[in-house]
Formats: sequence, C-alpha cells, structure tokens
Amino acid sequence: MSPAAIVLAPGLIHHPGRLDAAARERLAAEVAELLAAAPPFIPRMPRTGKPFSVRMSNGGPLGWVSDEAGYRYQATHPETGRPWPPIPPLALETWAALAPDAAPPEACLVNLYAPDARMGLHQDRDEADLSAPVLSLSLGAPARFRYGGLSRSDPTRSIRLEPGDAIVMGGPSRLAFHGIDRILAAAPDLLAETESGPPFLPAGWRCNLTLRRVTAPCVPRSA
Ligand SMILES: O=C(O)CCC(=O)C(=O)O
Ligand SMILES: [Mn+2]
Repeated sequence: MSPAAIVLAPGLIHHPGRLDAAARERLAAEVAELLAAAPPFIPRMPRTGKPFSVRMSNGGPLGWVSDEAGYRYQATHPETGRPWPPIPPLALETWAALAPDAAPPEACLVNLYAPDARMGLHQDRDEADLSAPVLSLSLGAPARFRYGGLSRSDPTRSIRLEPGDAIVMGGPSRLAFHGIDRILAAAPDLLAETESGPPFLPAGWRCNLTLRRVTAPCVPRSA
C-alpha cells in the first residue's frame, strides 16, 4: 500500500513513495523512450537568452518551451520540429488516480537536473485551465523542494523529495510559488538505484515529470 499522503497546504499534497521500485523502473523505461524521440534541449530565459541549468523535453500534444520569445506551449520540439511523443502511460495512470476529477493532461514536461542544477521559485501559470492540478513525479536523485504561497514574498518551507514521490498542486495551491533549491545525495538504500539508473540519467542526476492540463476543456452548455 502506498504510504499516507501529507497535506503541505490546502491543495498541495505530497505522496511520498507513490511509485515503488517496480513502478519507478517502468516509468524510467517509458521516459527513456520519450527522450529517444524528443531529445533534451536547453531552454533559455525570455529576453536575455540565458540558458537554464535544467534540461527539458516533453510528451503529449503540447510541450512547454522557453527562449528569447518567451514561455509558451507548442506542439513541436524546438530543435527537431517534430511533434512531441506520447505522455508516459504510467504518468497518465498516476494522473487518473491522483487527479480523478480533472480533464486529461495535455503536456508532460520532463526536467533533467544535473547535480548542480536548480529551479528558482516560480508559479506554473502558462496554462489556460487552472482548474486542473499539476502532478509532479520524481525519479533519480532526491531534491530539496521549496514551496510558498500565492505571492513571491510569502514565507516558504521546504521538503526533501525522494524518487517515486508525487506532488499534486491544485485548488488553492494551483498557483503557489515553488522551486528546486538543490539536488541532494541519495540515501544509502537508494544509492544503487540512482547510480545505476537508466542511461538517460547519469549518476547523481534527477528527473522530474510535471503533467499539466493546458487548454480549458469544452464544457457542454446547459439548455
Ligand atoms: O522539479 C520539480 O520538482 C519541479 C519542477 C517544476 O516546478 C516545473 O517544471 O515547473
Ligand atoms: Mn513549476
């Protein structure tokens, strides 16, 4: 049975150990297949063009990209020009289990963190539909995840995210500020897994998937 969920804030739920070792292995194989079709690219900051420290790819009808022209979702890979491959099936199954009332996700952003990579405090707000949560799944090295409130200046807290952990950010926390302070060393019992992980994830690297609903689903009009 998966361990109990922890409510970090209203709508911000941490599911430690949601994916057991077999599920992590299956998800890693699915992500390897995704990355073979859509190789990681290095996103750049809007305007300045400064490269991110995180490498990215996507699955699904839409993918999140960033470059001098700004943040956006688009249907094709910025370098290959090809459509994104499908969202990993295990990630879709986890969405159905943890976000049963939401419309299906349209984007699965894959973040690859080298040991010195980080992601600054931000909101996920490029989606037209904010009624669905964002679902995050982690593989590889652990990380320090920081979260706060709806204003950048609100107080923040942090937790350690382990491989196999899921986070659901929805409801009143859908627009909560969050980020990754740093990548951490694996605990002894998970060291072997992070050091001999799938070839797309070198030792000490972390992979995070975020599933997002991007467009507002059509709502049938009542008579
Ligand atoms: O890597 C993580 O856990 C968070 C990723 C994230 O916030 C994002 O991709 O917007
Ligand atoms: Mn985010």
